[in-house]
Amino acid sequence: MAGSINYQLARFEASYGTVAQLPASTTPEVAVAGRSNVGKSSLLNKLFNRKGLVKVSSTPGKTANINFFDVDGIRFVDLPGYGFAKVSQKEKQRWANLISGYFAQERSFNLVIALVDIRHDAQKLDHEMVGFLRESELPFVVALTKADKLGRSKQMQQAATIAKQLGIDREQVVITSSETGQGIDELRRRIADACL
Ligand SMILES: Nc1nc2c(ncn2[C@@H]2O[C@H](COP(=O)(O)OP(=O)(O)O)[C@@H](O)[C@H]2O)c(=O)[nH]1
Ligand SMILES: [Mg+2]
Repeated sequence: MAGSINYQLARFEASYGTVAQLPASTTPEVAVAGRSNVGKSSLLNKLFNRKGLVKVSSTPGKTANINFFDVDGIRFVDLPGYGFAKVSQKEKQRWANLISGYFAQERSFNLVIALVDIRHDAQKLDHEMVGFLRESELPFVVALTKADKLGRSKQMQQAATIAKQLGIDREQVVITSSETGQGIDELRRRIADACL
C-alpha cells in the first residue's frame, strides 16, 4: 500500500549465524543495532504489534545471530547485541564480524535504528556505533529506549544530553518505550519516509 507499511503482515524470515549465509538484499532494509539488553527485540515486537515474534531474552546476549523479518515487503534486521560481557572473546569477535560483515555487503540500507538506553550517558560502545554509522554515511536515527523509566522532563533532558554527547541533531533522536508505546508512531513515520 502506498504511503504506509502494514505491520500486521510481520513475519519471521530466517536466522543467520554467518555473513556468507545472508541472502541478497532485494527489498528496503531497516536494521536495528545496539548494546545487548538495550531493548532491540522488545522494540521490534512493539513495532510489529506482536508480543512474541522476536525473542526477548531473559539471559541477555543470547541473540548471537542476525534475524530477518519481513513486514509488507520491508526487511527488518535484528542485529546481534554487541558489548555483552559474559561471552567468550571468540564469540564476541564472531558477533562483531556479523555486524561489520552485514554492513560491508552490497545491500539496501534504508535506515538503521541505533538504540541507546535513555537512562545513562552515552557509553563507549554507543559512541562507536554512531561514529561508525556516521563515517559509513548510513542513514540512521537514534531511538532512546526504556523512556517509561523516566519522567517526561527528565526524558527531554536526557535526549538533549545524549544527542550532544553523540554529536547528532536532537531531531535525529526519538524517545521510545516498548512498555507504553511512546515514540512508536514517530519511529514508524521515520521508517516509512526512509523506505517508501
Ligand atoms: N521498562 C522497560 N523495559 C524494557 C523496554 N524495552 C526492553 N525492556 C526490557 O529490557 C530487557 C532486554 O530487552 P530485549 O528487548 O531483550 O533487549 P535486546 O537484548 O537489545 O534485544 C528485557 O528484560 C525487556 O523486558 C522498555 O521500553 N521499557
Ligand atoms: Mg534481542
